[in-house]
Amino acid sequence: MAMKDREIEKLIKAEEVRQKKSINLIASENYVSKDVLTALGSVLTNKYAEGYPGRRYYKGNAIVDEVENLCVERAFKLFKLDPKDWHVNTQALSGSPANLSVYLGLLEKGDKVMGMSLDHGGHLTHGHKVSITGKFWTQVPYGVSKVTEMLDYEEIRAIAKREQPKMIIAGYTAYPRVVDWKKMREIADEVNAYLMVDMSHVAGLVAGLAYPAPFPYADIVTTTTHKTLRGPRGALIFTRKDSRELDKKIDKAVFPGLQGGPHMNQTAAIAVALKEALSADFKKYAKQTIKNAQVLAKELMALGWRVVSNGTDSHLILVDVASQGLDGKDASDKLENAGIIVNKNGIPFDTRPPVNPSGIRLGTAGETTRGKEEKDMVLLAKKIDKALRA
Ligand code: DSN
Repeated sequence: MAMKDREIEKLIKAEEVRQKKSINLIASENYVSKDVLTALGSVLTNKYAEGYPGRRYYKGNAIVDEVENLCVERAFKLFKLDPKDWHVNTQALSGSPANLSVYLGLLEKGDKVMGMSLDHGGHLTHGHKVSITGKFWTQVPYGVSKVTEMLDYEEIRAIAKREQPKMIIAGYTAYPRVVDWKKMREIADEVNAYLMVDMSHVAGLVAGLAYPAPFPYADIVTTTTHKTLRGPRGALIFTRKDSRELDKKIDKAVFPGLQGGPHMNQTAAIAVALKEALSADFKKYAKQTIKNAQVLAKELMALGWRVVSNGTDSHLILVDVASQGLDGKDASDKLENAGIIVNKNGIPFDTRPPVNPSGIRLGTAGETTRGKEEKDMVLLAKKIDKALRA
């Protein structure tokens, strides 16, 4: 529908063309359905709904209560959770506020949080010093093995025992491999720490039964909804229900601790995406996303590119471009010039600075939504190789 604001309309259309024309390998992006966009652009954006269903501060919330309840119900159904054992908060506006709400709800200022360091694949909100999570709390960093570039659970255990963190965070933004959630739980138990899993990157793969679910082992699971889960920007916080009342503490941290009114158009759009992810087609999608990443990684390696950890178990691949004399910035610029969109990324034990690191991160979630299959990945690897060597 035509807009009265022609300037913004023109920019939206230009972005639509840019998205259609380029090959998108940003590992944290995806393409939502028309229904998700309709929910986001709906009149639900007009409503203030501070509080939770049945307990709002403003009147007129009967309908948005139904929206939020439906979102909660679908989240339980998708991840096969029993509402007797789990609670879900749908209001955190995105991944960073979701993670911050967990810190705010469960930790005292200064407490130790054990999170993966950024260059090994962690997220800023896992306690990095430039994030509020690293300013108000103390990060105990851990990383991957120098030899395998995969998690070394014995080393993680040793760090946890030495540092006695209050919370351990598992789940990463640039770690391509499967995580042994059970082992992380055992380590957390040994030091009496909470186990928080940030499954933002792999949530859609978990939903599609293509990647192990963290729920049997975690106390808290946070996720964004817009990566492999293919929903709008947003987040969910799942909390195990027991006598510790973590669920109540985290709800209070989200509102009124950190946020005001939830974005009900966003909640509705998340509900739509969760229903879509319940379909048989989505299960195929999740499996295809991983197959595509595995073929792309294999082909790139065959063309001489060093792939961190020698492959992937997920949608995500880290390529060490420095091993071929490039840097992350050059590599991502060259690819953009060839119509392929990626991000520069640190690699484990990176000797280059974060603004111009040694790697690039590739992900197959978006292109798989667009119908790409293994044969397309073979051609894509050749295209990437040609652009990088140009
Ligand atoms: N920016 C997200 C990602 O790309 O992984 C994490 O916040």
